[in-house]
Amino acid sequence: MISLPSIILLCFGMLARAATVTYDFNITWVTANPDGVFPRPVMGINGQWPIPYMTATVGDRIVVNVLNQLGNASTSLHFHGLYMNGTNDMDGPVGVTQCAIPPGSMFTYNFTVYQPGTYWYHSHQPAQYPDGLRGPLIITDPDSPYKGKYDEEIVLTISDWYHEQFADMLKTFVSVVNPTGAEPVPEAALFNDTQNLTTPVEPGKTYMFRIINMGAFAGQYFWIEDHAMQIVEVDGIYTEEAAADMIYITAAQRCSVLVTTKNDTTTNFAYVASMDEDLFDKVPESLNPNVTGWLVYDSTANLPNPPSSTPSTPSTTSPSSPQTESPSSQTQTTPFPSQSS
Ligand SMILES: [Cu+2]
Repeated sequence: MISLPSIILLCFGMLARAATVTYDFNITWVTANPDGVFPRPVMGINGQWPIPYMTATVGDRIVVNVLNQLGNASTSLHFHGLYMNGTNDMDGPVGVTQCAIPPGSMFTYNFTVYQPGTYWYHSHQPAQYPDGLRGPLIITDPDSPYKGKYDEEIVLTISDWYHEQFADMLKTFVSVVNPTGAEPVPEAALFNDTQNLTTPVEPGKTYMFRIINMGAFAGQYFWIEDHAMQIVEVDGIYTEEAAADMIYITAAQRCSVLVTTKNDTTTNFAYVASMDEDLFDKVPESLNPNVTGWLVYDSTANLPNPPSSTPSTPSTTSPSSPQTESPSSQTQTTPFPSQSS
């Protein structure tokens, strides 16, 4: 039985390490070209896109001072996956728990995080986050059951990407000309809001990939060529270790996996996300459903294209194996600066 003094000590320990993490976010339009096809307006923060990662430790208070300088759109922020017990008014859905933040106005979010794990934050003004106002929110845990079982963390976002702005797409999506409600089909897939991402790794180390699907619509198959994954967290909940060669991650889901690198550093390995085309009413012939990145063991070695077939072992988390028998092996030909994660 836990004695009262030890409960008080425990609480004091939590308080002692709790901090206040403050973010000042000035939301404006910026221009970006994540798939290398053409630049378009995206919603950035403090003049930047992709928008910043938010991080805090369990027990911390998060304060986000939002200034909406979009000029032509109201907005809000939602912190996806947090229960917001007792701070419902900080949850973000416009018209549900708060009024929209009109252009030129400020709003302060202020809440304490009690849940460790992988989350994300995004606009909760209708149909707005696919225009770019979406990013990782990582709550670290000094008492993680997987503490000591990995050397480094890597945050990897996966998303679909649209060339048209969502406010414009909404006019046909929700209208009489679309009686079946067919969702707009994305034009591309992205890793960390770019393509051809390179992730430097060292041999013989274990990395925890915090994978977030922050896309609008597309579920994604994800795998790393010739590397096994051990699932340890799903949607902010620790799991028992579960082996997977591939995972299926739907829009808004998160999954953390441990990956141990090889001891041999001569070859680099592709990792791939492949959009689930079964969700699309029409699959345009020009669509490349895949986005490729690389575990880079040797920055002077080449970046091999993934083979033209998916791994034969289906996901442990997917109810079905992918219908896409042959993800295209074509890579992005438009030059695009690669970015390390
Ligand atoms: Cu959400």
